[in-house]
Amino acid sequence: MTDKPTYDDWKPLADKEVKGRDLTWHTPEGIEVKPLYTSEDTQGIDPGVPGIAPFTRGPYASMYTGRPWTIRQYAGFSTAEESNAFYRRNLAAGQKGLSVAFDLATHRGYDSDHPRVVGDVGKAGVAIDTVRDMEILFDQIPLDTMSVSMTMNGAVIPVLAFYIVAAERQGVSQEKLAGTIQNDILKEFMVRNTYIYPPEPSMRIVSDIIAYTSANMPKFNSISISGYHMHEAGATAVQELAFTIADGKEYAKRAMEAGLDIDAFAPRLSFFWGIGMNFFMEIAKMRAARALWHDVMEGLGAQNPKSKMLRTHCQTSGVSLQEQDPYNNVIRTTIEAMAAVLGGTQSLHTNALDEAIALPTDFSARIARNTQLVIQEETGITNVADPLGGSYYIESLTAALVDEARKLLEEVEAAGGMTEYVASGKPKAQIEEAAAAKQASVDKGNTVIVGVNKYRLPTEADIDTLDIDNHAVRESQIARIRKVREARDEDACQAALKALTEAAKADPTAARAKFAEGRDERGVPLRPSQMAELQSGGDINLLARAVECARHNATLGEISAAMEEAFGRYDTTPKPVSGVYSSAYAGDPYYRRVVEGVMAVQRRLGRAPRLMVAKMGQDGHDRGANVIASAFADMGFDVVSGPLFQTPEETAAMALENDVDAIGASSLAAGHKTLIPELINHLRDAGRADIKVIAGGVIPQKDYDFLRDAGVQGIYGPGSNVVECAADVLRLLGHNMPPAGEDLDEAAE
Ligand code: MLC
Ligand code: 5AD
Repeated sequence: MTDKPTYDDWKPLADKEVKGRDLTWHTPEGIEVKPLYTSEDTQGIDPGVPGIAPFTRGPYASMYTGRPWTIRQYAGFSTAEESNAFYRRNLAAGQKGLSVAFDLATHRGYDSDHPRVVGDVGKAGVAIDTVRDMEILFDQIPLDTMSVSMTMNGAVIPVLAFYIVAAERQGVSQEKLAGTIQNDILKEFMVRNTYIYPPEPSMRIVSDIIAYTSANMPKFNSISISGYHMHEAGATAVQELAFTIADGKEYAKRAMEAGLDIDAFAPRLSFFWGIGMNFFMEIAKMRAARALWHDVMEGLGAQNPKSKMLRTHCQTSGVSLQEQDPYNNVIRTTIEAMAAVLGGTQSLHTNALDEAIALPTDFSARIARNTQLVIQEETGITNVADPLGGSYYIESLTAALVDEARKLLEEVEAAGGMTEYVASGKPKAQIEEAAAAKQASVDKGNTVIVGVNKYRLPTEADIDTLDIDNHAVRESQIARIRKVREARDEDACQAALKALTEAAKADPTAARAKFAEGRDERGVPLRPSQMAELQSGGDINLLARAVECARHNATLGEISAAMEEAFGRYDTTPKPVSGVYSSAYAGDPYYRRVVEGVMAVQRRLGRAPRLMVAKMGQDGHDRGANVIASAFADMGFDVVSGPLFQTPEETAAMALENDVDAIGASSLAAGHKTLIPELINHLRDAGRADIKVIAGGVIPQKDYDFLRDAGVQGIYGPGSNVVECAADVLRLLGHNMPPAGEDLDEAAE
């Protein structure tokens, strides 16, 4: 031994203790984590200090010692009145910022009275149809002092316009508004699926908003570039990092192409990460992100340090939370919140313990909020900036993530940037592959989830959950829309909508060219006010025109339709990945039994058993549906993947056309009680009650009887094993499958 013991001195001791077992951990990111890190691992790594480039240790110098992160709980449900009351209760109890969750009808640009959204109104968020709703949502909440985040991407133009006009009606001018609009459309095409228009016009919307806010709303963050949804869809930390940073670069490039000065808008670009259970990885991810963003912005020529400083919101992971033994979720959320804080977040949402079942109740929201209050006010964690800086493990993991993410960033660059890469479908497929691999690992028990695939309770206790009567919300929204329409100046409203359509049809490049020249046709230098207008796309800026529509009380559906007239609506069909399940389960006896069962049914039917995986309503959460589709296809089923956003009638028609044996309806946005019974009725009306309907996703136990009475033959909540689910489907199709446990015992004999 030398004076100072090293890894090489330690290794034989450890080997002896574990009898030579390999202790290397191969993470899903492809990073090899050693069982010990020492000073040798951080040689040549100097993370610097917080507040100074490259900001690895945090964007602000004093970090939480100066000001703690913002406790910003994402919430919204039912009507504007109910959500407003919920916000005010939460603010009184210690929450610091607001974050609005809109319902899926709003996200997808439909008014509450539209026939496609019957199951969605007020369910996964608050229903907003007009400025009047927005005024009620912020009643008695002063918009000149409260920072408000709005998660909106598809219908981002009407929602931001409503917000600006609601503030105006409160007497608050737009330059005072502090907050954030998500406005991150690229990740919608990859994972979140609440887009409305095709990619190109959607990208114009993003840059029109960046232009408008940088000219008129200096305190407003024009975008929240989000990795969260990739994380939730199953992405590894490297994928989340690389694709999100690449998205950010793409938006910055587009805004620059539109003639904006990078330092005029980049300080108001913000980020959003999902924080899961891989504790140290998540901390390192946030640090790596800041270093990567700094380099990207420097590469684009940013001068202002604020342009290169990544500020972020974080949300603990919804997908890590379980329906089984749900109080364990409080523990998981606490650990994830700690990772977000130790990673240096600026703003944080902590999920409620009933996440896997329903939207938060007052009780579960209180525990979620208190999780942050306890960390902030009881632990002393806020007293030191970046307390983990210099940890051998954290620093080398940060460096490894930077290296791995750079490789993926280069791949994106080689493909011509993120718009092209997204269009190629590659990032979506990579994320789906990672998701399927993760699900297979959980199903096999290699990844442990306490209370789900290990230490499962013999009986589960009931917990109280929130239920929303979407029919009642819809009725009251329809009444309010009618009132607003009756009171408005119809001609002025229609004229404003027409002007919006014209702006959508026009090409913004001419105005921008004039801006770039800085002179009018006669060569006279433009005044600053003229420059500001041209900079935001001239008078054809979509947000500017939508603000006019909102002032004349146009509805969200009307404003969206006015742009749809020029842009069209975008549709896609899912393409499930293949082979991940079959390779993860190679040699597994029960998996083999299921595959043999599928073949037996195939012999009987003269073709493979056919399962349609259906997504009805405006719920775009498709991770579960994609995992089911790939796993069932791997097991030999003929899988028909229905497109997103079908009505029950369309699903029934597609099922008949494809002569399927069973339909698996995936529901994650609480539409199940409306949409699935409707589907079954349509099948019955068509004389095909023989088609088996099963349901999966976020479905509270208390709804199971309701669904069974409606004719649903199998219900699979979060934590269900996909192979056992396939065995059930075989049983429904008349095949005699033994239960999983029994078969494995036989195999062991
Ligand atoms: C901060 N400040 C400090 C300081 N820390 N000043 C002195 N010393 C310190 N240590 C100052 C900042 O400069 C700033 O002022 C002000 O305090 C606020 O700090 P911030 O760091 O900007 O925090 P915040 O206002 O909360 O903004 C955080 C953010 C923002 C930049 C990340 O974009 C944000 O709030 N995002 C939230 C996004 C969100 O909630 N999304 C929900 C998604 S849910 P100034 O004047 O410089 O601004 C979802 C789910 C789904 O998406 O549906 O799918
Ligand atoms: N209220 C509170 N939390 C919500 N989430 C989604 N909708 C709401 C809502 N209306 C949370 C869940 C979900 C994530 C996207 O945001 O945690 O996983």
